[in-house]
Amino acid sequence: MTSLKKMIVFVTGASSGIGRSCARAFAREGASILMAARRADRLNDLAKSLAAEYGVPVYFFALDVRNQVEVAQSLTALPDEWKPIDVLVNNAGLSRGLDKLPDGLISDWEEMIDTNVKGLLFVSRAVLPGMVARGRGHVINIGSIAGHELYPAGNVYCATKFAVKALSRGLRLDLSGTNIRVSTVDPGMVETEFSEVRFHGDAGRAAKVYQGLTPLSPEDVAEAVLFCATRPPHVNISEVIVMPTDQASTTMIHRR
Ligand code: NDP
Ligand code: 8X3
Repeated sequence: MTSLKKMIVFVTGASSGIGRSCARAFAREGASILMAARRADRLNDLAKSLAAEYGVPVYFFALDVRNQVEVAQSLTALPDEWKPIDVLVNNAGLSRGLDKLPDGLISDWEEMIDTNVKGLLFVSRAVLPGMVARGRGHVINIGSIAGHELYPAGNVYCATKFAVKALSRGLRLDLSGTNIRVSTVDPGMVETEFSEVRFHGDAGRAAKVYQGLTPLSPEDVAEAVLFCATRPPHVNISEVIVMPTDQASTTMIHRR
């Protein structure tokens, strides 16, 4: 097993949902938690709670992963003790809209591509050279079942998650021989703020997504991420698909 004690784990999108649960799960295992998201007030609250509950070092900063200059500068400006990142959890991401492609909003497409694909690339590009130089590290991307299967009106969101799968596989090829591991954890339906964000704040429509079934919790996904990170150094968990028992595919969902 790989111990996470004193390892530096960087979680993007830690202000909510899966990212927040990952930060908590890694803190529980004794890791030092580095976190980023746009809502710094939430990160501040989480940082206090993690430090109090688990007694681990925590450092956070406000970041919009879509802004390449901001990403590069924030990581360069980290205090020296936070620079040697051991585990990067590329979690920041979102869906916007659920429209058939001919009706799609261009601004929704741009936000998804800029966050889920370009944001993940910008953060990885800033963190990876240090991992390569140190000869150790682990990148864990949060993909989705939407990167394996299409569903009607999923078009651009699914395309971004297919891209995450391609980038995870490509990165494994490019890092061969460096000792750095690359995993992707690809969940089905998880009850977070995801659907509310997708439906531009329509909480009623978002709640209906999870009606009548037992979705995954963000903690369920964090446990899968933790599993990847705690394997012995010679074991690379490449891809994990984790689904609610009530969800057989993106379109086949058992509702009671
Ligand atoms: P949430 O909406 O609860 O959390 C999304 C997180 O991403 C927030 O912390 C948000 O922080 C952050 N984020 C979004 N845009 C940016 C940005 N531009 N810069 C920095 N941070 C950003 O959703 P989930 O926890 O469900 O989503 C997390 C990941 O899991 C996403 O990649 C999503 O695609 C994936 N996923 C979700 C599933 C689900 O059913 N919920 C299933 C499969 C995958 P802030 O707004 O403060 O910036
Ligand atoms: C989120 C899961 O099926 O809503 O990635 O696209 S799904």
